[in-house]
Amino acid sequence: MKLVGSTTSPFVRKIRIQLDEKEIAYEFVLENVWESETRIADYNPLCKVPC
Ligand SMILES: N[C@@H](CCC(=O)N[C@@H](CS)C(=O)NCC(=O)O)C(=O)O
Repeated sequence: MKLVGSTTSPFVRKIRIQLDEKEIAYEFVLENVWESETRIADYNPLCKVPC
């Protein structure tokens, strides 16, 4: 599983804590949705993290 997000988003942090608590392995894909060259739309048409 991949988790696309940033280290600063509280929404992403909530998911990371849940995954760690449940010991679910995941690949953390860093994505800054505020950068002009963000590729978040490739992952989520709403352009939001986490996804
Ligand atoms: N309802 C969403 C909100 C997620 C959200 O707003 N994430 C922010 C980052 S903290 C975001 O991706 N903002 C980008 C934007 O609004 O364009 C959730 O709870 O996951």
